[in-house]
Amino acid sequence: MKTERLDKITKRFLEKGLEQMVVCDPCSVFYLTGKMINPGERMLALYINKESSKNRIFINELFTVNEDLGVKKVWFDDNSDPAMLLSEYTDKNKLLGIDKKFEARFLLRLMECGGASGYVNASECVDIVRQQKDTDEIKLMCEASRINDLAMGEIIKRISFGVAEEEIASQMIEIYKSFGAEGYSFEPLVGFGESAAIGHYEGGARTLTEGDCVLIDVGCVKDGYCSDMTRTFFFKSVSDEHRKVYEIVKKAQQAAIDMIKPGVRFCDIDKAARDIISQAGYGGRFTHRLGHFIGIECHEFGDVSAKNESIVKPNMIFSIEPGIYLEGDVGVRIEDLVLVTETKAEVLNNFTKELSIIG
Ligand SMILES: [Mn+2]
Repeated sequence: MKTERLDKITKRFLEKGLEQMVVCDPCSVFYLTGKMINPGERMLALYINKESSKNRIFINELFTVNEDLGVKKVWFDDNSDPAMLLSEYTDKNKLLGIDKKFEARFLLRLMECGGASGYVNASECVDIVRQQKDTDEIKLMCEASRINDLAMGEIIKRISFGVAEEEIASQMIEIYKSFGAEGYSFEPLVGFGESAAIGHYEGGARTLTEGDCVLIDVGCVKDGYCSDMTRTFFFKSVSDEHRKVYEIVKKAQQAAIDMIKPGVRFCDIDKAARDIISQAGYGGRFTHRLGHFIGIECHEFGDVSAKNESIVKPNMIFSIEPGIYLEGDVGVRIEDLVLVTETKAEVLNNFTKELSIIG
């Protein structure tokens, strides 16, 4: 077990009036044990008690986990009743914190078995701790972003007349693997021209004409940690209006990055970028939140949006990704990951944001 991480989580649930909780999100189990177990439909549960000698991890025998995870393993098979088994280890007369990813069928069964005196959603005890990365995680996040920079440089060499969006998207995996990454952190988003104005467009058969924008939003996973970056290029030439839109998005992104430091509210960072886009007359065309947290998962708990009034803390890593989308015409988004230091935001991506004509 990663004891420093475990201690922070235990402190959080104690503050909530809890003495025990069940963690079952495989990413949170990985965060705490260093072992990624994808249980599919089987139950995976890491039971944590304030008395650490009571901690247990419940794993189906189908999964090979030979290593010592620093917590006692309780094995079960497909003929057993894993939630009932779990109820034999919980403190029945006390509240039990529950991970939001614990499947209802297991939780309901645990309740039938009288596993606790009450059940509380305690996911935030883990999710909030995961927002602030430790030294090991920061190193891994920097490396994933370094690979993403290299991959972006490689993919744009392949943009030319006749190449379809989906061909570009499908080449990302091989590029990432050539740089030592395990795979995608999400399906690559590649949009040319008006396709780029469609939210979460994954690429189709469209090919390029001169003057099209080329939006590439991609990320990889390296040693369990994610990267995520977007760049928007122009093919062969750029119109004056598209150049103007690009420069507004770039300015909005920089304004947001410049104000990041511990103590600033996320909603104010979102507003800084949004105000610049609105004042330029494109307010209604920036249709999503400014950013999201990232780490073991590409989208983790917490975001940079008008509704998040919480404050920035050191060692948080999140994306800053404003965009302007003009339906039937163009989409521009510029996205970087930032690491919060004691005084400012350090940008993890080094790929240029100067307007670039490619092809
Ligand atoms: Mn993103």
